[in-house]
Amino acid sequence: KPQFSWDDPFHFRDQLSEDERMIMDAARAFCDDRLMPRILEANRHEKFDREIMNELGENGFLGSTIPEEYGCAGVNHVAYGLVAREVERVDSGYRSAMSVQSSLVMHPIYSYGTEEQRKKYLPKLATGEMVGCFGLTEPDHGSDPGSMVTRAEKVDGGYKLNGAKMWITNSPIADIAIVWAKSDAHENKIKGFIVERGMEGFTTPKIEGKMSLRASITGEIVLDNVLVPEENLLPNVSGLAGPFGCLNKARYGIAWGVLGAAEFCWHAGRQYTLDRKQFGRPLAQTQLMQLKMANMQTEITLGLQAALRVGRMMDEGNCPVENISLIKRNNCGKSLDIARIARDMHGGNGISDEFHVIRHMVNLETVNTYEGTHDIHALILGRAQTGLQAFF
Ligand code: TGC
Ligand code: FAD
Repeated sequence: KPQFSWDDPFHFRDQLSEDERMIMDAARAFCDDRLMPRILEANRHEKFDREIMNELGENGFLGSTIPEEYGCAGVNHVAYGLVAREVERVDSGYRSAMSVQSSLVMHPIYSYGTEEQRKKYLPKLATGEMVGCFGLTEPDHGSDPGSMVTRAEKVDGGYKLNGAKMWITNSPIADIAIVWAKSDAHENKIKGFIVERGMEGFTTPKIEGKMSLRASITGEIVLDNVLVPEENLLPNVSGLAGPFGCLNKARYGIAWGVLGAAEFCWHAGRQYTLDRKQFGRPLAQTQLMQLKMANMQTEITLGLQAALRVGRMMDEGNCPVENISLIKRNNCGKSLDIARIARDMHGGNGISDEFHVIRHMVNLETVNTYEGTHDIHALILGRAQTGLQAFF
């Protein structure tokens, strides 16, 4: 008789190649050994340990889908997703640091940059010697980045950048920033610029007091007449397709990552209710708890299959971007619900950071918001099936 695996009903592991399984197991071991022991203090004191970037680099987790000639691992999109899932099982903030570096900084340099730019930046970003950030969102333009007001004015030898970016992961510790601005020399189209730390007029104040993603460092980018040389323009893309091309990769990784956080919460809720007795029996022996666990198991199992399918389509070079919106939206929303319910299953202990579920819960509020909110992805999917634009 076929055996049911409660924690892997569809034998997810068997659907992976040997290489993918090896990468997943190595990532799990790294996260257990190196990340999990740090997270409680990091989250309590809102601190991001810069060395984590070097450690992610040593393990080949930065820009991992980029070819080896640039110092990267050259693995497929499924492997990238598997690593995101393991890192976010510990904390969404650590996955954020990895995603930004990989998908939002290294990917645009690789895809839209010159060969000189690739050679100059990618190997150092791959080891974590350099940290990058990605500036798209502005104080007054979040879901609608096409209305950005940051400008690049053509001057002798380069461009003068003016404007401000808000909510930028890693900006306070970044050595370089990929900044998106409307360029007067390119018919006012959006262009990407590599802004380097030390360029006059470039500052990155930290945003304090976040109640979510506290182990990730977030800041602003202020551009006050920053002179960026011509060779720091990303020449091979124009318009919103530039930043969105990066977001496709990052949103895909998020769709995997959140399932790691959700799995942590599911397993924690299950174990807690098996161990804790009320009314003379384990809480897990009540119908209400079993319903909650069955829902978690179902959503995570289905979400993993969806992420794997989309990953395979990306690896075949045949993935419509709407598929990424579908899994980013659904996996984030479902993971957030799972974390909220796991928090409830822990009763009073659920609000203590020692049990970790409330940290995942508040983190997932951010993940459900950034890279396109839950509702923005609904509008993307609504437009794709009706042909009608409902954003404005
Ligand atoms: P729209 O008319 O839809 O498109 C404008 C141009 O962009 C192209 N395009 C895409 N290209 C590639 N991939 C995609 N997914 C694309 N989506 C659109 C499109 O073909 C068009 O090209 P062209 O050449 O014809 O001009 O633009 P819109 O202004 O109507 O956009 C609406 C909307 C809602 C889809 C879009 O603005 C959106 O997705 N908003 C959400 C904003 C967002 O996701 N921001 C993320 C900021 S970065 C971040 O959060 C990082 S957190 C990282 C971390 O810590 O992990
Ligand atoms: P708004 O766009 O003002 O949205 C507010 C609400 O209105 C939402 O519920 C939204 O769904 C809804 N809404 C918006 N438009 C519509 C509409 N047409 N119809 C119906 N409802 C609508 N950005 C970067 O560029 N780089 C980063 O590294 C980065 N990191 C981040 C890290 C953190 C911790 C956070 C919180 C954010 C980060 N972001 C980053 C910004 C993030 O992408 C934006 O917060 C997100 O895109 C939403 O924009 P907003 O905050 O301006 O909200």
